Amino acid sequence: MSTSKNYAGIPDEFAQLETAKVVLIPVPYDGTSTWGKGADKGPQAFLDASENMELYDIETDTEVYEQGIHLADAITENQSPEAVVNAVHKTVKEHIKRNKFVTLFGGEHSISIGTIRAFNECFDNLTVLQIDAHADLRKSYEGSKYNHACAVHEASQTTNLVQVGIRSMDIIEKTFMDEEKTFFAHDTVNDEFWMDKVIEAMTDNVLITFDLDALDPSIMPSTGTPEPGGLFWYETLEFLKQVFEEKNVVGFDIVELCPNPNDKSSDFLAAKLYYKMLSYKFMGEAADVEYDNTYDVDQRSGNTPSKFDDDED
Ligand SMILES: [Mn+2]
Repeated sequence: MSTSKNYAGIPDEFAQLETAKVVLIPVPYDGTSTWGKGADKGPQAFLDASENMELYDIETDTEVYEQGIHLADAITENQSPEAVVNAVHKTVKEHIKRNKFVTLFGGEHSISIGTIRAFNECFDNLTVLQIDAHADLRKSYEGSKYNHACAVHEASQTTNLVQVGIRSMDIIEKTFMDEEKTFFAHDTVNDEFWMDKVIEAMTDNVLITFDLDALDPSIMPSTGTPEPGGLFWYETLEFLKQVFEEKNVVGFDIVELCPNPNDKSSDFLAAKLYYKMLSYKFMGEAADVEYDNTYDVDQRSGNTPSKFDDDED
């Protein structure tokens, strides 16, 4: 993966680590997945699709890239799953301490163990909002507690874990499941108030871990373990927008894109989903003045930028 390339082909002035509000960390890792392989190809497919996406978001009437999005070096640690989790933990924490809004694109879901650990060490009373088809609560799987089937076991012990979209699990996982904070797909499909109920189960600081297999396979076929009965596009966006509006979302990761060269629609969905989440995060904030070249020109000429004036004559 090239390190000189900017996210979505945005201009250099919006891609610098120093000034960008957002950091994007690719984690092309697929060491423990059990069925469909290829999540290590996810970040590149996501980045390729992002370059072909419009950067104006109609719904929020914003161009969120102007907040600055820095594409960090990919975490390419390819040793044990534990080493990958440790590398993710260390890198995420460094960027949180720089006051960045930290986002990651996987890779398989085990990387989120590192993401969650870093955020939990930096934010009080953290809620982990897991959007996923699978409970991922096993304490260990195939001899490792860093398997993707164990992605939120640690979170279940150390954070306020809220699970949405769940429709596949082993009976043993019930041991670690808080059913008050688990929103099964077969229940939410018939409950018009499910979004409000999920919001009520959360504390103020929220980290979102979004496993793309939460989405219905008809709109997201390119994932390692597709499950029928998932979320659709507009209900997902409506829910996410509500979370970003009502809670302090401190960061997020998106995982388990397993690209299929013959079907780019999933890659494109992932690209749009990432950009939508950023658009919701920053919809109330204007971009920094220093990014706006037209502003400097107008300052130099002594004129108030007329394009921002209401016509009061
Ligand atoms: Mn999953």
